[in-house]
Amino acid sequence: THAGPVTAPLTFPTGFLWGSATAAYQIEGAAAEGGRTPSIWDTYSHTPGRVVDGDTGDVAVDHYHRFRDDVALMARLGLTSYRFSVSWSRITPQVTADGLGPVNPEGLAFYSDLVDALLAAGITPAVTLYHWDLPQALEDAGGWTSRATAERFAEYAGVVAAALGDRVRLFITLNEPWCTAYLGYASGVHAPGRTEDAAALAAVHHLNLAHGLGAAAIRAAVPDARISISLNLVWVRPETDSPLDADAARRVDGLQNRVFLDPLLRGRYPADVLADTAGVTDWGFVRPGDLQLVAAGGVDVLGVNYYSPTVVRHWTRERPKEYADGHGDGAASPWIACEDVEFPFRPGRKTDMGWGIDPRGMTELLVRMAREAPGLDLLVTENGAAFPDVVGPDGRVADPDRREYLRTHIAAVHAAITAGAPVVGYCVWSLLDNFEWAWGYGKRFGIVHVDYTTQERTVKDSALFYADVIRANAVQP
Ligand code: PNW
Repeated sequence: THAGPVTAPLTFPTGFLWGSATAAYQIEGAAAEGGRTPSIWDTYSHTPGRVVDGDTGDVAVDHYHRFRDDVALMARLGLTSYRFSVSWSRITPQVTADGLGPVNPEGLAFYSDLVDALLAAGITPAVTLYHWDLPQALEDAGGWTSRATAERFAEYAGVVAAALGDRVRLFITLNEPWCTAYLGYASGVHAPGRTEDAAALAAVHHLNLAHGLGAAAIRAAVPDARISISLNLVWVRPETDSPLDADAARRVDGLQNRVFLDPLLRGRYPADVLADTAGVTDWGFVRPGDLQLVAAGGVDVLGVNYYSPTVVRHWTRERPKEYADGHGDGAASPWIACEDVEFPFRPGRKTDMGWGIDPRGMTELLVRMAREAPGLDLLVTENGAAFPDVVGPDGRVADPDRREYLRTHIAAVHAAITAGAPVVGYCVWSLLDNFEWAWGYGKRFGIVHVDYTTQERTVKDSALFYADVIRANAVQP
């Protein structure tokens, strides 16, 4: 028989966190229960034409009622960590731009019970305070274009931290502010669906400010809390070594990476981004002291979400622009001041989202962060892939593509650690198939399959694979 080469498993540091991630609106359902009021995603998903097939998060995967079973499932898989988000409008259902209003004990109780269930199962909770579900009343008063939203966010973050801080150590302020700002306010493919470039840049700043103010509020409530933010950093490369392609890559890096990293790590906005966008806004919403405040809030653990690689080139205007990143082929693009930037179609395998697959981006981004923020702990707060899958007659869900995606990306995390990046954990997106935002339930990211008629959960092969990785604290190269 043929004996393949013997390869040693890639072993992770002791205590490495193995988690999965979810977000409130994508899994909870119970949209009108427990005193919850609407968020921008309720409004958006109930607006005809916004979400594929008119799907909404009204019921989602009913996690609100099934959380104990879902925690039991996590325990079965051996997860040592779980990243979930809190629905702001469950906690302060009457918030307005002027104040939080009363705190809803039923809202806090849900998350408190969830935390207790996790701890009883030996699973370390990581709490995201904002995963895109802004209370609608705040959007009505300007949403993230308004400074008041950042101020109310900080107060809300302080309330949640005070309630859970005796049991939760890690608080992630914001999930992917890039998506909130540009997809929500420039391209409009996410809630609230606005398409104004200047509004998106105001949102960028108020999100950065929200992180800074929120970090201070969390630290005041829970002095030994560890603060994080999850950024969907882009691994962007120019197609050729021409100066014009390099400039395209610089712009995309500025808008997606440095406009969030520089305030956080250096207390300033990148000069090139300010210059590139000068025709859109004068950045007059940045007040003296804001950037110092963001840097002072700082970060103890940087959350990195990585899914796919990005290649750009200068657009020569000879033919219609290509948007292989999926953004901008509709009416509006999230790429502000990027009229000359093209995202060329690339050969190779794609996930069901149409996203390219290249684990090297994971290694490169983690190593870059280790270089630019020496000593800062890194946590992969999301990584995963959508593939269509089928429950076989024997009840098995064979998902070899997702399994291979996870194996190669976990190996890429190991490569980053070997190169010196202080990565403390990895969270697969996602535990369960769920409401994939504008795509609705048609795209499945879960390592656990959900039958949307019966809400039955079925562990996929990728979950069994992940359980093996966790048990061994190692992955096969
Ligand atoms: C992230 N894009 O979203 C989110 O944090 C998750 O809630 C989401 O389900 C997951 O990744 C999969 O999409 C993104 O268009 C959504 O570039 C869209 C983009 C990036 C991330």
